[in-house]
Amino acid sequence: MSTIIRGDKLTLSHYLLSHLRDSNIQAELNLVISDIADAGKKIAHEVQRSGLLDLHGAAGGKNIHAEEVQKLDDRSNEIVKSILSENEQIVGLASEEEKDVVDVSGGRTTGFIVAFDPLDGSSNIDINATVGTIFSVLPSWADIRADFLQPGRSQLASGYVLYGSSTVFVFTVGKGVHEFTLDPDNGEFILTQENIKIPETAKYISYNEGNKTKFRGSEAKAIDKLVKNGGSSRYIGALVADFHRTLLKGGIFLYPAVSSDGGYIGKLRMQYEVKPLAHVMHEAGGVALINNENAMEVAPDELHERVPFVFGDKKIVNKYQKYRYDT
Ligand code: P6P
Repeated sequence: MSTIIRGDKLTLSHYLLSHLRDSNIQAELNLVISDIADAGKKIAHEVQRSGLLDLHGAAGGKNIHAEEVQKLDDRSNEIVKSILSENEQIVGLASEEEKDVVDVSGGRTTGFIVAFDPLDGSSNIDINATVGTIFSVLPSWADIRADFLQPGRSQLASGYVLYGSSTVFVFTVGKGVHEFTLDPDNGEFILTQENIKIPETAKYISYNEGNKTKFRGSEAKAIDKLVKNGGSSRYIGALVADFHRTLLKGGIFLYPAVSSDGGYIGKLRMQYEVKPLAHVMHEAGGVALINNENAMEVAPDELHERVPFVFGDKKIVNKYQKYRYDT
């Protein structure tokens, strides 16, 4: 493991060695995080050239959620799988693009399992808007499939890679939230923000306004009250981008359940979108809720479960919750 330091800048590998050294986090987890960052570098390389590499448009299939798979979804999924399956500490993978868990244990019974959304926000790919990769690392002891159903608080590491105007890698191992920016000149992730805490600005309100008439009445009413209290609307349509802005600038993001066939259903995927981002938000001093419960305490019922999701700074989320139940 190279421990390169660029001037006064810390590389990811050096930071992991020093950051994890004085904690009970095994060095093996260090390697898993490094592998995920390496996958992010490879995906960033392809995202930046997607129009040149004929990686725009649909791949021709549908995922488990019956959504059209984009070519870059498939490519990103293969990149993450190929790198992580080479790591002997990893025994199982779960992906938005894989119907079932992928057993990479080679007969080993204990190790790490990693859930990931290889390319979140794919509808943004062809318009050159921000997309990202989201990951969640859990311990596994015996039954890989069952072990993916642990609650958010069981995660050992969570985070994302954001492919935007620059490529950033944000992660937590339960010891704060840290951001690394990819230096295109040398291919290293360099520490750019340490111990990020979400500012309590209550500034941005972020949700798909096209769905508002399908929310429960109390949610629509609470949103109206937040808007009346000021605050700008921002919605990028890629969860990782809306999350990263909320993390750095404050505000609230809402994807409530929407009415469908007589019931209410969530859209965002618990395993590889909601759980990991709730972990990062929790570590940054924010709030993340699934059906009014602390998202860190909720366990998935099944591998590809979809849930309603609200997160943001404490100030505005508490206001939203109060407005929902004001009579
Ligand atoms: P809508 C992208 O497909 C995604 O899963 C998230 O990245 C994003 O937050 C959400 O869906 C956008 O959904 O219904 O507003 O297009």
